[in-house]
Amino acid sequence: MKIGWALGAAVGVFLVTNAPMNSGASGYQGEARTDSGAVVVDIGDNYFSPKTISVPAGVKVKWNNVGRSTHNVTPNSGKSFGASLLAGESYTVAFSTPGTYAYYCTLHGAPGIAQYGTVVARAVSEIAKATIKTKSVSPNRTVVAVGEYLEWSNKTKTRQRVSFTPAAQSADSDLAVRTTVLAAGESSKVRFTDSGTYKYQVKSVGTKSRTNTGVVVATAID
Ligand SMILES: [Cu+2]
Repeated sequence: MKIGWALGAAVGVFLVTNAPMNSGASGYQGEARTDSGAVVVDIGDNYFSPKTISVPAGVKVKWNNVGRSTHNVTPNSGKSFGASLLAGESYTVAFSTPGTYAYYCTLHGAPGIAQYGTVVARAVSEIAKATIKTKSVSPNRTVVAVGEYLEWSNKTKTRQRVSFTPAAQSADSDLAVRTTVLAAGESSKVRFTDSGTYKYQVKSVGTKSRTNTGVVVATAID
């Protein structure tokens, strides 16, 4: 497959080709999707994981309560979605209208506090975006249609290295090491031309800061 970095400042474009991933028809490695084609968010005691996800509008999101406690998915505002889930239960909903859907568990959180999460549903033509912060990359899970871009913006005060590494890929991938460095304030985007699960790391250059991680799932979407 090919991954090409397209730097906002036109610094350069890098291309790499690797052997096809043996990802099968679903191509999700069981990680970001279920067999039924929904993006999965785990509900634990007491958190949502991933905390932030970005999906093309219309893609289903499925919450699985993998914890021992009862939890709920409650919108910060309105009642367009939501459910209360016993341990082992799940809840699926499609966000067909583009927007940012913030939610929380009323038992263990509040809007933006403790057990909370966000679903970003993008219009189909919109470039998926992720923000690099000192302590996170957000959203840390992004689903793109094959052929779409994900654009990272470096909102920190230091240079940040974004790397796709073979070790971070699924076991059957031999994707070559892919790296780009973003200056403070710079943006860069990558186009995903093949379906697959792409894990990446973001690390500040030259400092002992933490390593943040993210995942991109590229999938054929009708
Ligand atoms: Cu809860």
